[in-house]
Amino acid sequence: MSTHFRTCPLCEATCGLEIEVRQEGGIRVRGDREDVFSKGFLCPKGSALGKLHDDPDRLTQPLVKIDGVHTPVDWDEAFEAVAAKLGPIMATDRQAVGIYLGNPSIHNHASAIFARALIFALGTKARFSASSVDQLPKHISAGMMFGSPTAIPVPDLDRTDYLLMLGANPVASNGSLCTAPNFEGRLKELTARGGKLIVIDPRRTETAKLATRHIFIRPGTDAALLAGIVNVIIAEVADSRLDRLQEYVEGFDRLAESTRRFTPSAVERFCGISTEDMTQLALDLLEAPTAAVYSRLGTHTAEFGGLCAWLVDAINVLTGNLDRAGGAMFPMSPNSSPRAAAGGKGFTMGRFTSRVSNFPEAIGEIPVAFLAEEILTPGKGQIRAMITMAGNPVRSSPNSQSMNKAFESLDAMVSVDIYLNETTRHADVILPPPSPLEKSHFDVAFYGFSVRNIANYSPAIFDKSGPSDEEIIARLSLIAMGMPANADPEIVYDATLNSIVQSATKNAASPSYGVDPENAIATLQATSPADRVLEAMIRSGPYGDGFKGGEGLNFERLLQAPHGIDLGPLGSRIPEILETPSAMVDMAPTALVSDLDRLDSTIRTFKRLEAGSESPSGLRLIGRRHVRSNNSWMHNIEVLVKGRPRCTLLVNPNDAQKRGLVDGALALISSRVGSLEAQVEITDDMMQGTVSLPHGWGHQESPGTTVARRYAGVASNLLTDETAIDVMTGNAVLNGIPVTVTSL
Ligand SMILES: Nc1nc2c(c(=O)[nH]1)N[C@H]1C(S)=C(S)[C@@H](COP(=O)(O)OP(=O)(O)OC[C@H]3O[C@@H](n4cnc5c(=O)[nH]c(N)nc54)[C@H](O)[C@@H]3O)O[C@H]1N2
Ligand SMILES: Nc1nc2c(c(=O)[nH]1)N[C@H]1C(S)=C(S)[C@@H](COP(=O)(O)OP(=O)(O)OC[C@H]3O[C@@H](n4cnc5c(=O)[nH]c(N)nc54)[C@H](O)[C@@H]3O)O[C@H]1N2
Ligand code: SF4
Ligand SMILES: [Mo]
Repeated sequence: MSTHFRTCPLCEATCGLEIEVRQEGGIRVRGDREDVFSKGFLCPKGSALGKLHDDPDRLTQPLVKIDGVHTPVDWDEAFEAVAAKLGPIMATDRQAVGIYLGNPSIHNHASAIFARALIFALGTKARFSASSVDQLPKHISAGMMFGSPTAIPVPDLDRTDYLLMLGANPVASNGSLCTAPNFEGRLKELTARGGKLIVIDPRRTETAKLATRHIFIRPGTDAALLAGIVNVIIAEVADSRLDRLQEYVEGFDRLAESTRRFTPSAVERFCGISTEDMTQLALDLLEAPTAAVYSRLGTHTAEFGGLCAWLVDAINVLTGNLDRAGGAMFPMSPNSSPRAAAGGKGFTMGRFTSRVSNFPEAIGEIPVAFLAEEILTPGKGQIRAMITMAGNPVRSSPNSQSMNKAFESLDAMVSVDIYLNETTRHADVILPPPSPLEKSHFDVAFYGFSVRNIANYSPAIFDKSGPSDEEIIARLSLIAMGMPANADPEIVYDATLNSIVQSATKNAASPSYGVDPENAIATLQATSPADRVLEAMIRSGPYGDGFKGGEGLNFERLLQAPHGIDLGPLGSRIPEILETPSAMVDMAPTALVSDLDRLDSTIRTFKRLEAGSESPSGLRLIGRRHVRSNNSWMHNIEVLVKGRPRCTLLVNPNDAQKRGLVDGALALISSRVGSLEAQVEITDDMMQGTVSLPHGWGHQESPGTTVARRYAGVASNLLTDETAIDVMTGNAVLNGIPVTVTSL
């Protein structure tokens, strides 16, 4: 038997795992009690990591579709097939090849680092990712306020006295844009030390049940609530609470002016939250010694996601809580580029637009809600081929049916994925990367959103049988550059490593400043291409040894710390973190301020409908997560899916009674774009007028996942509408979908 310690790659929480590999076979996973960050915590998904590794349905050999049948082939043959399929299309029009990056691609440093090379090699504007069914509004508001789309403050969970949480359920999700293993335990500690947790959610969630107070909200209306809170705070204290931030912020007057119309009494009916409650929330935020506002998925995948993302941080600024202990703070991850001084180029959107709807790009991508039309609408630049990497857009994007039709119509498709599922079944070639236990791990993305600064590297446990993630991506990149299918991937590795080291040694704030790039590369200890780039990033990062030896972080120190290295609590980062041209925090970015008119007009429409005979309060559909499920893809692991069916429609008793719905019986749910049948579960945890169905299910058409097909469930994205987007950001509206529900 051997014991290994590693970071779980499955969600953003980065828990430390203790993995026992038995000689006779079998893998046992427990929480690593010595992990500096998670201290033994793990969830059911993490403990099923061995089952994922051993899943007989997990692909270990590439598949090529021959006469409509996915057939195992060897790797060279698979890359030949990729070149044969993509080559002719790329030769005619590079814009005709699109790429979609899914969620797990960012949970692995090899794919996170090398995906950029592939995108560059493809030279296409048809770039999509799961960001636009998720956190895109936060990138945009961070870009506009702080100058960088990744400068996202996180609540200082372990030190705050007051946490106002909207649209997040970390007891199920373990947190997002807030990396905090054992989030639940940290919330319990918050209330145990006399702090307060207030949860705003249309469902009394597992997190709401831990809270000091839970307040229901009508789905999609958080922006109005937040504007109401801003309004009260400014009326109470104007800008007197900015304290040390005073000299680093601009736009206070515009913020005050533009939110003046959103008084609590003007928005209370719209939000379903009383003026008294709204006012009290604002006063409590001001009164608490330290406080943080944190909002996540339920507020971002909404009609006013951009406004929510902005106003949350505007409140953190106004209450003087941005960038101070106990407030909302900027992490400093070990693989980030150190910054010497404030100021930069700032953030721009719309550097190009989508072909069909002319929708502006953000963070280099077109929102995925536009993907189906880009594939289905004829004309120059029509997408005829797709590469999907670690994504299941046929289940995760709005209007699954049209997305499925779009993928079905492609001339060529290549998927980098570990399962043959609803999306990859359309692929001509499927290239499976190694299992999580066959590769090293370092969370290059999530230490950037972490409530403590952490570095934790895990070596691979098992040897891999096929190529690494970076080899698959490098070989695809070479094919995209028009090279032969057997071209040497070293070209891509070298280019990536060189560019990282070149810029790091030119960065005056980096400990590696002035080192000769070649000498720097000569000191690298890591062996795999992805690890070498990672090592270079860390050694030139804020805690690095700068390739000079000495005290700082290097690869050896990471290897010597199997339980991770705690780099301490979050520190203050303003002004250095600010990349706006003015080197200030913009409290009132023009585009977001203008978007308040759209909110205002929606509130007016609501009031008009409410005053008239037409009821504005039909049923609204929201989603939910469960601790045993992971978006659309961990449903093939029996221990996680067995038991009581979880893909049920939660309905409030009053709504059920009005429609004659019976607990346990089927109901028909219909929206503008589709309808499906789901089992009803009656519960007063749901706000009246709101029903909830989890996403990611509906595996009837997933050919390669035997277990998931048995626990198929229904695909909630058959109901979500691709035309419903937050027009400010392009993010899909996945919550608050108007539906009708009838008993069957
Ligand atoms: N209605 C509704 N829809 C939603 C959401 C919602 O709340 N409600 N949530 C949205 C959110 S937040 C997200 S992030 C998206 C996620 O949407 P996607 O990123 O499109 O898809 P996932 O469901 O995460 O599926 C991951 C895919 O990666 C594959 N995979 C798993 N591990 C690996 C690996 O190590 N390497 C590779 N190459 N592939 C792997 C799986 O087989 C699967 O095909 O869904 C969104 N969709
Ligand atoms: N177990 C598990 N963990 C996961 C995932 C998973 O699928 N399963 N997915 C991972 C991913 S990719 C992500 S992005 C994160 C997401 O993590 P979270 O941001 O915590 O997302 P959810 O758990 O979906 O919680 C969203 C909450 O928003 C509420 N909500 C819906 N509409 C509204 C609204 O209009 N206003 C308000 N205030 N609330 C609303 C819902 O009721 C729900 O409780 O979770 C990650 N972790
Ligand atoms: S909470 Fe997330 S990181 Fe921790 S064990 Fe579960 S899936 Fe893995
Ligand atoms: Mo997500």
